[in-house]
Amino acid sequence: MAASSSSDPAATLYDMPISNHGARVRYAIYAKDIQDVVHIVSPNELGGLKGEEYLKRNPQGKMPLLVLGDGTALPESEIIVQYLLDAYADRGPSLKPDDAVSRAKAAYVCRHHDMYIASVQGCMYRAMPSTEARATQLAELYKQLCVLESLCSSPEDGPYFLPGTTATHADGAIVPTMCFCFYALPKYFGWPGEHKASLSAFPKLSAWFASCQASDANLKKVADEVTGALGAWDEGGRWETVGAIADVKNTEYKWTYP
Ligand SMILES: N[C@@H](CCC(=O)N[C@@H](CS)C(=O)NCC(=O)O)C(=O)O
Repeated sequence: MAASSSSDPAATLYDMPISNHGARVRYAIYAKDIQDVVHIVSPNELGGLKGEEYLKRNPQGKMPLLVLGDGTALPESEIIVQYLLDAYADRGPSLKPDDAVSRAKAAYVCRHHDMYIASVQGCMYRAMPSTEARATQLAELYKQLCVLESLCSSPEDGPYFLPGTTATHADGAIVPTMCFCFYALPKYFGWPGEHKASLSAFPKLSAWFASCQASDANLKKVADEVTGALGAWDEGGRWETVGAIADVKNTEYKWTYP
């Protein structure tokens, strides 16, 4: 193995702009201004997500993946974020709430996202085994977004997800996923709202999404990266190719919520 030099990054993040999970890590990197020590490169640099070299480091073949300078591989976005917040505690904002209860609430928001929303988000933009599977997951997505709405602070409580905080890693986790929801659900599934900006069923999330981006340039930066990549997918006919447009024409199923 080559000896490391002072110009080697301390770590490399394998990720791409479309990845909402990766975007929560990119947010932490931008907010803490640590791009000098954590370099962001495409998974193609390791032969792609399903290549041998990548799978050796992340057997799930998913992005993001952080590889430290000594070769230690850290998969899973929330694990990577928490590592960066610890390892670079002396750089930039902590991105953690100050008190124990608020820290637990931020962790709960992230857990809710990872377990109940990320598991069904693909129904918005992936090929599905059947029309019924897409419709079932879309109903579940609506239910879980209702829970997320109930966890979100009201606009009068401040711009961020938890009342009275500055931006936290919870905002960094949720903004990128809401980019997918606000992009695809009004345009392709007919949910009332403004394409790329809001959904009428979720007034708190919609107001929070706008105020996060108005208050925090780095949240805006990751939102622009994700929404820009979704636009490129759209121009390439993604929703046609994955069968979503055909599925939604099937009136046996419910597509529009509430
Ligand atoms: N639980 C994982 C989820 C990662 C994930 O699903 N990544 C997506 C992009 S957002 C991916 O790599 N998709 C490509 C694939 O599954 O082939 C995390 O939090 O990092």
